[in-house]
Amino acid sequence: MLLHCRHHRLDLSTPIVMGILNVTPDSFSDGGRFVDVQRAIEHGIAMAQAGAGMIDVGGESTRPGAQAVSEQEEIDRTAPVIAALTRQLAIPVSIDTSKPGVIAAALQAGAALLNDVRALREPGALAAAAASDAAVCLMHMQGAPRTMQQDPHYADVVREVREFLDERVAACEHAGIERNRILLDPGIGFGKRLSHNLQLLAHLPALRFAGLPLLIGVSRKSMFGELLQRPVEQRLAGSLAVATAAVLAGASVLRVHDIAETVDAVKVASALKASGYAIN
Ligand code: 7PM
Repeated sequence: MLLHCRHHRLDLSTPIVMGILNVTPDSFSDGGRFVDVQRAIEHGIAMAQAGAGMIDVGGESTRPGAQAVSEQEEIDRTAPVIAALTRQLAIPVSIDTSKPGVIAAALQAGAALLNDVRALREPGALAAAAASDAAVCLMHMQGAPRTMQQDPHYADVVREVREFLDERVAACEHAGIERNRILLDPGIGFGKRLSHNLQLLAHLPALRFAGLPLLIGVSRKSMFGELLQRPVEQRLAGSLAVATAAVLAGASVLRVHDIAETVDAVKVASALKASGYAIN
């Protein structure tokens, strides 16, 4: 399985770790984003050295609880980081955004993957992706970030996520995005209760239709707060348990904060899988 991300051919026959890089304003610095940008670049380089196979750069505008950020602010935060990492690293750099203007600026800066929690449904986003040769990650979300956790409801969460992703793959193919450029993501925590997240993680093989690779993002998420009663800084062990299970179930990309630890877990899980790991 080779994912085409511009000039990169990403071998996903063994799973890779995607490092989360949030470019957020430093609450201690008094204006000017130079410090935030420099710090983000250093963190991206450190994650690559720790074994990340991809870096996902986000300007934090679409996250639940995050303050709204203008498109220009999102570009000003993320584009210099994408440009610096693309120049300095051999691995693909991705942009976490839904906005076509940010997509265009990120592509200009060298982004090789477009990671969109709205699965390219914003007006202009699908066209911007199709006009590039970047890969795309299509994620399922029920509702919108600010309200999605208020009362998530599904008759059959696995079937509904599969049907949504199937429709978005069809839309991408219709727009000219080849299947070898597409990653799929069930969107853990995006309009889902703990039971929905567990159902999806327990049925990942059902989401691997047509051989498209799966990306899973669970790192430090609130499902561990609920399962373990632990604050965000104590969720590494829970996150590694799910990373291991996801690899055994066939996931190809793990989107995480803790690179070195997840790389080790993925290596062990991949070795077990390659040795014929089976339930029973
Ligand atoms: C607040 C709430 C802050 C949620 C950050 C988040 C995913 C993603 C995010 C994911 C893909 C986080 C999330 N999660 N992109 N972006 N898949 N493809 O925990 O699961 O990082 S933001």
